[in-house]
Amino acid sequence: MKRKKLLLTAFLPCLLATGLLRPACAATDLTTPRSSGDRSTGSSLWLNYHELAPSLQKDWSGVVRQVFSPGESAILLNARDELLLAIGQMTGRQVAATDSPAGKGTVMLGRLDQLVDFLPKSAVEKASALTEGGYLIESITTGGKPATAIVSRDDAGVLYGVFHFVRLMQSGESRLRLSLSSEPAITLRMLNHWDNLDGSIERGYGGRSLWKWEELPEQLSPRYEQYARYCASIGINAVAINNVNANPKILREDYLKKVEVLAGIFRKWGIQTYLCVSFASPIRPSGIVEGRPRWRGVGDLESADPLDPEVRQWWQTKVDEIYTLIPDFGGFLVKADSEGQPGPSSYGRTHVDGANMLADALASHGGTLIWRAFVYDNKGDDRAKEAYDEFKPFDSKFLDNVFIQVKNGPLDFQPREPFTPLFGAMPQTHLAMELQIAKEYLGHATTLAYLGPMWAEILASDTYAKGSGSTIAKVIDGSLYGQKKSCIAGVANTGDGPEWCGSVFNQANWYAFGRLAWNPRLGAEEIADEWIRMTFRCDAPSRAAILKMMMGSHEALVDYTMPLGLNLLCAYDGHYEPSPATREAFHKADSKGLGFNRTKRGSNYVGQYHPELQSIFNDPDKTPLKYLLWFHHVPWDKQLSTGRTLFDELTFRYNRGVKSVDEMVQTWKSLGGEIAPATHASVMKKLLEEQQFACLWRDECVRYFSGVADF
Ligand code: GCW
Repeated sequence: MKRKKLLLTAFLPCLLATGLLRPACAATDLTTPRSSGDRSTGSSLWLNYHELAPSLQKDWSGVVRQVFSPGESAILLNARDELLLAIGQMTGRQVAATDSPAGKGTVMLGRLDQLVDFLPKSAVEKASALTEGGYLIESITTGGKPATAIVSRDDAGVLYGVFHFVRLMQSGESRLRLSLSSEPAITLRMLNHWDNLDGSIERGYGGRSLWKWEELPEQLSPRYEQYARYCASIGINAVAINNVNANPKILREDYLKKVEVLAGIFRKWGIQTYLCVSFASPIRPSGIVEGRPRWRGVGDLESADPLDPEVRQWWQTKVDEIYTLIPDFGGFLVKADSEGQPGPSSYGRTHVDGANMLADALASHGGTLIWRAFVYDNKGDDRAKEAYDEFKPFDSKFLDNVFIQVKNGPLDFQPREPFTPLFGAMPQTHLAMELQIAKEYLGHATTLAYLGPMWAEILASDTYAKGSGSTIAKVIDGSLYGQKKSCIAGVANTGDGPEWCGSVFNQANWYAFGRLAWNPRLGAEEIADEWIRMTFRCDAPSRAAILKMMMGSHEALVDYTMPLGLNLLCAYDGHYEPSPATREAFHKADSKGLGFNRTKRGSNYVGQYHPELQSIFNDPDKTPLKYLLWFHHVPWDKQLSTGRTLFDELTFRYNRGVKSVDEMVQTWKSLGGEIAPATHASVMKKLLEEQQFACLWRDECVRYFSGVADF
């Protein structure tokens, strides 16, 4: 008998005994939770202002007796109202806004120029040094009375400071003498919505689009304001509201009037609006009669050639029109020459020609052009190499108001990929990082997968671009190359469903994205802990149990879908179920082994990294196991550092992933009395679905690879 068969036979009884290997997963009972103190329904997201425990209520009540907020801008009024709302709900006492900071326990908030007369010299000095969006929260004495100052140099910073203060209250903070400051590490912290004008969302799992185009500009959904408030609470300051696969209609006058209204709402929360535009927009709606390409736009031209003066003028006029309606318009986000989208290559022009033409039109208004590097034509030997090959030669060629937006991994938002080698390879270009909050390849809204650990892992990865310690975080925040502008974008997971993101736990990913965008060095665990405290009202052991679930949830998903650096094993349609049989081009399984040889003896994708990483990734014995099959074609019977053969390690990890989901189900079950019944039930339903999903992946992949392997 062949060795593999022997191994499976030996493994089988123990897997069956532990319930790890089942043809189909047994359903777990859905228990009815006992009554609980938690009232969260998921609809307030993390801005769930639970009443504080009595002792905390008493402490905080002394600190927040009144609010002094001299500013009158829309952002500052929102900041003031938020604080009043939070204090009222958490302390159970309505407090008033006053027009003097004289009383004891005043919280004063405003810009430095508004509060300077009330602040001690030390606070003025600290506040004067803040960068844009930064804030200071300081316990001070003013007029002989204890007070708290929340101060910034700009309105949005005050708003962020208020949300931080509120978070301290929500988190059960009991140190009431405060002295802290915070500044965003990244200047442009952005959500990208892949929302279509027909209300559908590409890769959206949280409902239909938040933007009700047919109702705009007359009718306003309350969600617009709520959405902006959630974004502001985590420091997001820009949103691109429509799909990168852009419908040119977005630039029509009637649509721009709708966008104007949304932008007006977002502005009050410190958020700039961006639009995704089709490169073919200048072409007339009927398309071009003769010749190629046959794109359709909303203009009156025959061409979209970026070097054609008429085309350039068309864009300039359109940009001017937009800025008349939306004076603080952010700019454009463009997917060009990618997956069938129009682009400059149709005219023999380059990404530089295309991006700079649009950037030029935006520059006179201070606008920004974000150009995506997600390009591949599947013609070469390795799709992972394409973005680098196409963009690296253009380093230093883009105008100063251009960002090149690069996905974190070179393939496509896989559960785990090494970082795209462009990071650290274009020192004279502003690179933005694109993450996906929506879980296109991670089980959509079904799975609990908390993405904080995945993103933190990416951000902490070392590019070695300027020696050891040249992390992705430093590339993205501009500090590695001394760049003043920086950008990170997350593909949004929002929708109009009751829980906004398809489930309560998916809200944590929106939250984590914002927090990491603010500070890419925050720990995933710290962020999860904050989110749990803000979202649920439960005791410390329950919080610890939820934290453990969250922190293990991504690794569990990697294990039960694509362990050891496998990727893109999903079905083409929907990217949800496993389909290893159709993905040979990515996993390269054959009778002898598994994995994609991307070393210098293979596609030499490894050659795109800096030498320090090349020496690791070219050697299967040095490559971390989590990336093994990404870089190497490994014999099935090769013994790995774990002591197991590749085949055994693979099945071990698939089973471990399923087991972790089983444990999450048990943990959540045990929290029945702690979590609000409706929330508990809806999460339990999802976890049971994830159990099935995990088994499906494990069973299908193990079955398929067992069939291919022959050793
Ligand atoms: O991940 C892939 C998705 C497409 C998406 C594309 C992109 C918006 O499957 O749906 O299109 O990436 O990022 O452009």
